[in-house]
Amino acid sequence: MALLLQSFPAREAVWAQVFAEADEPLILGADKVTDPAEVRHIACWIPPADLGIYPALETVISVGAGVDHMPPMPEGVRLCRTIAPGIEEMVRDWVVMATLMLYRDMPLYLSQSRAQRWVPHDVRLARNGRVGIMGMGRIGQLAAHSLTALGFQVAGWSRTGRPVEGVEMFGAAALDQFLGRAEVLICLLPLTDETRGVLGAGLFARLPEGARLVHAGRGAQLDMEALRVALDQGRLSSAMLDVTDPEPLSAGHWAWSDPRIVVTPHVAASTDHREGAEHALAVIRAARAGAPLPGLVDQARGY
Ligand code: NDP
Ligand code: OXD
Repeated sequence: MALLLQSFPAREAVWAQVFAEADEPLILGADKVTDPAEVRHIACWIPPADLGIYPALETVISVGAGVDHMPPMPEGVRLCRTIAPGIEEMVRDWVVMATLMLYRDMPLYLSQSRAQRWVPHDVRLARNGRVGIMGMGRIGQLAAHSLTALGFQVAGWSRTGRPVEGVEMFGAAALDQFLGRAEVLICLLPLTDETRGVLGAGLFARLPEGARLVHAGRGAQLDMEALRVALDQGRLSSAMLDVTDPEPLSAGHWAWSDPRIVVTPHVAASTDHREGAEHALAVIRAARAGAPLPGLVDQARGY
């Protein structure tokens, strides 16, 4: 019984080494499977076309933190996401960078710099800044702690509003109160039926005037046209987007050249190959022991 990795050569090479060290069987690529009944686990970003052909399949592991790109699983197959410290630290770093960039008006200074204009604007202390994080899971909490350490007044919003030490927490029903204080709004939500399109005109209208948007969740959570209107109306003053809709952002899209927006091409994080392989081994071992699977996704909830 083996794990089938469906991925690209650089990842395959590292996984082959890690699995050999652990003496665990690994198949590199669906085209190398001789007997589908040998496949117990599949790790991939995009899975093989037909998951139904593997009669002993127990688990599908997304090699990233998100699972919104995955098709519905066959009956009885469990879905896991990758839990890897590197992913979480990288996104945390990107969010801290983006928050500081927007809070300290970097989009404006970048435009001025290109135009050779020496024009100072108000300078702000982090400790006077009120930041709101939508999505207080593994990454949201890490980002919250780093932003708090910089002095920002951090609040978090999550479905349950579960307490997080050092952070003022708001539950789903308290969205208005949460938004009303979010001078920098950070989105770290998973994409689900409930969060699709959540960053739209209705939400922007409830933010303090001139708020800034940091988005590293998923592109389909953001209504790009509503963003443009909110920027034009001064409701938002700037945005930093690691994820966009569409993705990649199409050639000539207005957001590329809007001086109020900084776009990065979904690079807040990428999964370290060794950490990904080690997570997969942890899933295999937990499954074998009948223990809870690391990164198990609630498929009904979508994350
Ligand atoms: P987690 O599953 O650990 O946390 C998800 C959080 O979102 C939880 O706090 C959860 O609330 C909250 N949430 C989910 N649905 C809702 C909702 N409808 N309303 C309010 N809150 C909600 O996820 P991670 O922190 O590990 O990752 C978050 C996302 O970050 C990923 O799904 C992915 O989309 C994105 N990501 C982006 C990357 C990039 O490169 N740009 C890289 C990695 C991840 P509760 O705790 O109450 O259930
Ligand atoms: C992820 C991502 O989900 O890269 O890991 O977005």
